[in-house]
Formats: sequence, C-alpha cells, structure tokens
Amino acid sequence: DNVHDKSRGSLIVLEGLDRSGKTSQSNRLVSYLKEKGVLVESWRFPDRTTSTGQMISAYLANESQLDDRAIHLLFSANRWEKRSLMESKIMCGTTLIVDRYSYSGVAFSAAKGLDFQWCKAPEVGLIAPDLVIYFDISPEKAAERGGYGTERYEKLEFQKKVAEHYSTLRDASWKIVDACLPMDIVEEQVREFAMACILTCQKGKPLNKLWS
Ligand code: NYM
Repeated sequence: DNVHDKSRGSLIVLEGLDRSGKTSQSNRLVSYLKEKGVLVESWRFPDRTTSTGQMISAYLANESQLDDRAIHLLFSANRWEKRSLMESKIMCGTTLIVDRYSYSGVAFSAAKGLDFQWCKAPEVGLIAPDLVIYFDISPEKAAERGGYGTERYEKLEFQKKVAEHYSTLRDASWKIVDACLPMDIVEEQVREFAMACILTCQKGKPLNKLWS
C-alpha cells in the first residue's frame, strides 16, 4: 500500500573557513556514497553558473564592487533560486552534499560588520539541513595551508572574524570534525556522520525550514 511512500534523501551541508578542506572532503564523500549505491549529488554555494552566481563570482574576483548588503542578498537569492529544485530532488530520494550554505552567508557578511540578525533574515524559510558538518581549523592553521588565494575574504584577519560568527551560529546538532587530523581520518568521520543522517531521513524524519 506504500507504493507512493518513497523514502527521501538528505540535505547535508559542509561548512568551515576557507582552506579547511571542505571541498576535497565533499568530493570524497560523494564518491563513497555513490559506491555505496546512495543516490547523491554534489552541490555548492555560491552556484556560480546562474546569473546571480556570475555576479557573485565577479565580486569575489574583485572584478566588481557591490554594496555589502546588496552582495549579501545576492548570495541569499542564489540559494532561493535553487530552493524548489533542492526540495524536489530530496523528496525524490536524492541526497545533496552541499559545500557551503546559509551559515557561510551569515558568517562572512557579519564578519564585515553587518548586523547578525539582519544577515539571518533572508535565509529564513530555506530548507534546513538534516546535518551540518563543520570543518574546524584555526584561521592561522588554515592560512598556513599553502596560503589563501586571491579572492575577496581570503585574509587572515577577516577569517578570524568569520570563525567567531561561525561559533555563534553553531548549535548542538552540528557535527564538528577536527580539520587538522589526517585526511583519511577526517574522511572516515564524515562518512559515519553522513551515513547515520541518511538512514534517519530514510526512516521518515521530516524536512524542516531554516531558523523557524
Ligand atoms: N561566501 C559563500 C559568502 O560570503 N556568502 C555565502 O553565502 C557563501 C555561500 O564566498 N570565501 C563566501 C565564502 C567564500 C566565497 O566560496 C566563495 P567557495 O566555497 O570558495 O567557492
């Protein structure tokens, strides 16, 4: 009688400072889950392929200047324009592994001095992740990792402020991984957190909305 009752996928978000190793671990996790037969897709924000994403990309490359609030809202719009697609994929059983989400949106903009609650407001109502994995590394250690690139925000002093705002956003549900451990150990921990989450969602955990 439950032919329509297909189990849903999960929304798993990876967060952390620049150079925390999120992107490599996201790729490793997606390959692992595919091998395990999990229906999975690799996502990232900003999604630079859309028209808002191209504006964001130009801003990050210092090719354009934008008001701090305007760029904040563009990052948010870049998530909103993907919301319904994300929901349909998840409800059809696909797990999304997402490299950065609303937490980056708030932590990076608040680090510029924008009001924290103002930064959260446009994110309210987006799909809440079923799991947030935070790649914990000190800004100094991250900076030592071959140095930062040339994009906006990739500066030690700025990353220190971002780290502070991430700690304000963090709640008891976040899984914290020590990003300074060897890559294989980090990978193993990430796999365990992800698999446990995927099972819980398959068993019918409801999909929630952010910050409500
Ligand atoms: N970033 C990312 C923001 O400032 N706000 C956001 O909402 C998101 C998703 O963009 N330094 C920042 C964090 C990064 C930069 O991300 C580009 P990546 O993961 O390096 O492509």
